[in-house]
Amino acid sequence: ALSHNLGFPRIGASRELKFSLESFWRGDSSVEQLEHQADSIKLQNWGWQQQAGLDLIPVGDFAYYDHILQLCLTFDVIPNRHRKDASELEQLFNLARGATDCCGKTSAALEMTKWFDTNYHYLVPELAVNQTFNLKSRQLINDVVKAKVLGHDAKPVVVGPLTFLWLSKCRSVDEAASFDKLSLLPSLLAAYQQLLNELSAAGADWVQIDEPILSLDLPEQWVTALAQSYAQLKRDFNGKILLANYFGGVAEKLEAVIASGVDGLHIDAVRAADEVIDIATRWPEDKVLSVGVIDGRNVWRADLSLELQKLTPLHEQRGDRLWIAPSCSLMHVPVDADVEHDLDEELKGWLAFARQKLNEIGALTRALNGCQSFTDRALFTDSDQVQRQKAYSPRILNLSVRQRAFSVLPEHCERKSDFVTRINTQQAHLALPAFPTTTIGSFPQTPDIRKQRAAFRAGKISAQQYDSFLEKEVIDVVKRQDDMGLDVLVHGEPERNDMVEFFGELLDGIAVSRLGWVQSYGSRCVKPPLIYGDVSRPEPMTVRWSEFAQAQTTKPMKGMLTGPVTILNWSFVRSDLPRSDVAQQIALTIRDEVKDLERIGLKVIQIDEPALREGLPLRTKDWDEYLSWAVDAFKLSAAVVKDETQIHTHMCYCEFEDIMQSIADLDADVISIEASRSGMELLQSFDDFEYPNAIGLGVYDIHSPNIPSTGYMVEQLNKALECLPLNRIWVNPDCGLKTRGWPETTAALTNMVEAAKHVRVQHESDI
Ligand code: THG
Ligand code: ZN
Repeated sequence: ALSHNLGFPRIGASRELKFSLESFWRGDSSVEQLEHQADSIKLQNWGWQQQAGLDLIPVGDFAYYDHILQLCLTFDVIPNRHRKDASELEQLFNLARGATDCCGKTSAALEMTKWFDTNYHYLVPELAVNQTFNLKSRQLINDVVKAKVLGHDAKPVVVGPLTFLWLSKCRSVDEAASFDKLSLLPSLLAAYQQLLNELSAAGADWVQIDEPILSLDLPEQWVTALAQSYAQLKRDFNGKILLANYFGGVAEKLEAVIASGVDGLHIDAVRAADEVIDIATRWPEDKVLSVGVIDGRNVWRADLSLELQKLTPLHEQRGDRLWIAPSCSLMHVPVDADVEHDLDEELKGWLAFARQKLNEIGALTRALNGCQSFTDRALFTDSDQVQRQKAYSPRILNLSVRQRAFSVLPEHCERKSDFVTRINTQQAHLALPAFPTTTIGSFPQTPDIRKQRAAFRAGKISAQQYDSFLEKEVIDVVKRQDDMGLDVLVHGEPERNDMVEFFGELLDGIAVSRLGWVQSYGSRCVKPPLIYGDVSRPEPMTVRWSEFAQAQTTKPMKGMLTGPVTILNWSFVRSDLPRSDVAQQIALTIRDEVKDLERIGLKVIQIDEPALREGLPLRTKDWDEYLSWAVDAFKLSAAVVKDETQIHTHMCYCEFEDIMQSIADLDADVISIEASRSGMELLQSFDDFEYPNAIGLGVYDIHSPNIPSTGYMVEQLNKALECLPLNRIWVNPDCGLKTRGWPETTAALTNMVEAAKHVRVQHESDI
């Protein structure tokens, strides 16, 4: 058998690329310094993969910002607004981040969206109806040459033509409806053909072409086009093509893949483990089958003996035409678990980040080939021991959590009364004006707040000093909101870092790594918590600051929690328990927190679920099951309160149309949504659906530094009034204000409160 990898994290073990990019963007360093940093990350990654003994090393997985953007540059897919006289790198960053020219004219960035069901975001290529494709950027070819010079067995990796088209959008909104993306395929294939031949000339034997859309519900036309496209590419290409699918199964499209004539197929043996035998039987024996057995989407050490046992018959069948790989690119996991010095040895022993996964792939392959080294044997022994240890670990199994889960009944997920009864009771208690104003929860995380937190974490200031700093911050933020005239206030969350990491640190059964960063988009990273065991809440998590904040004002203070589905979807989750069970465990901890917040006198509690929609499975056949347990988890966390306590939730960047029923099923008293960027279009789906509960309208886009005028927001509210009843509308920004500064925040919120007052007067007679 041969070992290979599909891709390695490009952000660097200590996020070197992030810091280098941001320094370059600030103008603090040169292009040469940035390129030097990029080269040293590539060299480092190739070196690590070689040390692990991989037979083929991926090249082309590096990107300065995003690999789909890189592909746009490779084929010269550049919208006209960015076709200026600029260097390749300048153009790349302009496309990624938008640009302002010397006359102040701005060119918008490409849109960004989620990469399949990962937490990575790619930039959406914009295609003209008569789009042409030319081989332009030579970065991939140059990288292959570099790797070859260093003696690596380089295997170029590139996202394939069908996936590229599928992920693209039509440049012109007017033409989008009649635009047939597949009509561009012939000219795109010609460009791929040229790329393939140049890669061959640069010395690559194999090229890995990724077509993860094979994991989706794909129209028949696209499946046929895929088969024909690869057959065509193969005709004029002397090298070999490994077609890579991941994130799901391909069994039902296998005939088309066979017809394509590609030389090898990579399958995701983690997500689609049940297909492996079937595919191994049907996939021609003289072709390469790459089996992705090491989980590229999660961080747990593999059960090597079990994998070896499963792979042995495949190896006997195929010999060196069996390739061992991770299920997908390793870019979705952090780089190195060995540097996690703050985790205890036991937990650390359960983890495999990207570097550890390379060793697993190498060791498995050598075991199959009967040439295990001493360290390989040790890795197998360790792996066996970890599996035994985990099976009996009291850190994983918490009986009281299990018992409580068993005793959850359907009625625990239901509020005591229906919405109309509740809202009347709540209104009697809250006595809010029409069009009540609030915010989504976070206020600016100023450099001072970040500095104090870092100082506290580093032990440079005491817990008391940090605490009194936070008290001052909360007092200040409450006063500012009071002065601006907001109706429902928040404490501002100065004590929190990331909305998921914060709860991950406080819950038992969840660990937080020190350097376990994963690229989210461009230079931005997240550090997903590690849910390793049964989840419980050792003590209240948010009561301290909510209680303190409520004491500073007579206005209602809103408690701020992250919902169970979002905590789950933005974490690495144990794989020995169904996700639905983990969601329920987290829901119970949030439920206890909600109860505590109500007990200390909060009348409004917000449970954010921005990742609820994101968690939708790739195949629509799996949607109902997911939505059913996800909605239940939210309801279980919320439904503990009395009628008079008002539950809010918040979702951003959400296309609601196809999940409206589930949104309504959440039965939140108020849901705040992004409405401004879509010009209140989103409301149409709430109107069509006759959404029954109240809606918080995001009346301005917090992602833009522009200060929205009162007039603009009045207009937005009046548009909303065309389709929503007046007594169910709240007024708020469209997301949290963590990333903004104070001057713009104060100005925008002052105008927003003014807009609400204006609309109250306009509609006085109907109130
Ligand atoms: N938290 C978590 N996951 C997320 C988001 C989040 N996934 C989806 C979406 N939001 C991704 N968006 C972002 C936006 C900003 C940043 C990361 C992801 C970010 N990160 C800091 C950085 O890279 O410098 C690091 C984190 C920090 O300093 O707190 O800015 O909101 N879990
Ligand atoms: Zn938001």
